[in-house]
Amino acid sequence: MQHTFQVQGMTCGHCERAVVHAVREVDTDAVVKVDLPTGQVVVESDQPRDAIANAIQEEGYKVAA
Ligand SMILES: [Cu+2]
Repeated sequence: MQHTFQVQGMTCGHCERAVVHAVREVDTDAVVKVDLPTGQVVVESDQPRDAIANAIQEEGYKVAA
């Protein structure tokens, strides 16, 4: 299943890696694509959307509803 998130607060490669890492803690096999300029994060995962969004938010980045 593909989930698309609008994530606020990512500014650099470190942020990108932090978000990818957070998603992989929910699903080690997740395919994560981050577009820094737009804040769009596309996740290919069978885990529920809310679990992935929560993991990103716990890392300190806001996920738009
Ligand atoms: Cu950063």
